[in-house]
Amino acid sequence: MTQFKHPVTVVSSYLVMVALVICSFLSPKAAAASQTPVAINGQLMIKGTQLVNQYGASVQLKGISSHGLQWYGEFVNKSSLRWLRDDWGITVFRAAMYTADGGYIDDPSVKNKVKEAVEAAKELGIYVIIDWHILNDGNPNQHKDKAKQFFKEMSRLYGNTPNVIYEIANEPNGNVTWNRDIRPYAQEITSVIRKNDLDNIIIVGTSNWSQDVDIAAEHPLEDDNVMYALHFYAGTHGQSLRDKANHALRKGAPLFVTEWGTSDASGNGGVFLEQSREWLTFLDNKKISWVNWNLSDKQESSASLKPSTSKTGGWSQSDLSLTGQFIKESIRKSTHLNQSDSDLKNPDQNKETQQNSLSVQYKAGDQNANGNQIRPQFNIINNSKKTVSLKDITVRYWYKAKNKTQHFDCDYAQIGSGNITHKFVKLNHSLESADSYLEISFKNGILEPGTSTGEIQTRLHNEDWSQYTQSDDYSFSKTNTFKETKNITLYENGKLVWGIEPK
Ligand code: IDC
Repeated sequence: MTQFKHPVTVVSSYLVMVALVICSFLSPKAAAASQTPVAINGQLMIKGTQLVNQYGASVQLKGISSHGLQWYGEFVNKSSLRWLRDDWGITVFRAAMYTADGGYIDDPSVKNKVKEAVEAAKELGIYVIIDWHILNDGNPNQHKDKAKQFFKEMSRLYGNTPNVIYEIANEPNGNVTWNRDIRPYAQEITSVIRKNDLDNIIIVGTSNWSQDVDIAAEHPLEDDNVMYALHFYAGTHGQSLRDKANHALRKGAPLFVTEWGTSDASGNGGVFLEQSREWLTFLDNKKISWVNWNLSDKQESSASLKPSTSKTGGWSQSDLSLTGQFIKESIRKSTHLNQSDSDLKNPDQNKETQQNSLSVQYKAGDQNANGNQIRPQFNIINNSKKTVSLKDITVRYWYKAKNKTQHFDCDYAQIGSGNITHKFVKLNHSLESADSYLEISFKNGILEPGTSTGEIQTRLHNEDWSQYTQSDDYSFSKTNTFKETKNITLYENGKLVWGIEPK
């Protein structure tokens, strides 16, 4: 095999390259500018206990909650949410609409803030939780009729909007039990929502201020896309609550931490950063999505902003409280930003000849077989139980280059396009369906068990921009959603581990 001339200028300085790679991992701006969290992940759903995206790959959302909208609604607007997306890297925002304490029951107009938050989230491509924030009114049945009306309206408005997640009872508490009070309430509200919205996620609070997820797990709801709220405050709750969470997960209950604080349960005290780290490690390990309490400038340790800061974003480091700095950092440093991971529990993947190890999903960026560009998109999945180093991996896309000099671009990669390298290789003996292949490799990074690279969008063209005829190219197909294909081959340390080479 002879190698083609390498047409793309390689960034010569190693340092520049390292910087680019790091940037593409860390800079939420870069991610936001290219593709939003919702553009990438689309319709969410549940698989097993895991929240997954439109391709069935697991997602872990991270973000922040408003304070009570009736008090601190001013901090909720498109400009502040844009800042949170681009500077903090949030993928989800929670609009906490208190029902009591001057909230919706007293003043239904606070609903307009919820709508504003949803509209902003739609435009910004982030997920948004509509939170029916019961608290002092600890029995959700107390305002059940109002809740039904409210969620009927919300689901009518947003039933076709993949951004929306419904949280139908923040924290049931007091003399309420799951079986007698909360579960029947949740069944009624869920059936109201499902009349207008077949698939968006519904999150149900659990008894004891959304801590009794283990009890809910014993009698789960029947809806396929329901999750259970787990709330904690780092200064108050620790291992025994994590034990309850583990119990619930073992029982098969999907969990979403729609609220947690760095403070104690009063919203003040601390801050308890060590304990917060312990919790976040736990959540990362389980890929549980989380939302921190709270976005406000209230004089309390759980608030992210110092008093009298801007209400529209643009916050400098010194505008952020200790909590704010910690939360921003925790979200930003997360390599889970917009990242989608393959679901460990997908039983359908490469059962037969190739053992559950690595696989390739493919999508045609352009479904036309004739054109002057080829746009293959890849997603590499690690279904094995071991961590795979991306440096050891290569992927081959087989096609006909007809002796023309080839050019390559990586338009976007969730793991950073600076991390992608390539070469073109011409086959010694042309086949009917391929005379060459594009080989993709990686500079660094790892794929943990059950994770994937996320999308890698590439583009090829002939140096003279002449047309390709791809209809019988070995690796080409017109598929417009990510699907596994054996016509794209994958190698680990040079050994074929996925796919079938053309003959
Ligand atoms: C707290 C606010 C605080 C407010 C209080 C009562 O931080 O400023 O005075 O509510 O409205 C929850 C609740 C959440 C609480 C938070 C901290 O969902 O509304 O916010 N908390 O006490 N559950 C556990 C803790």
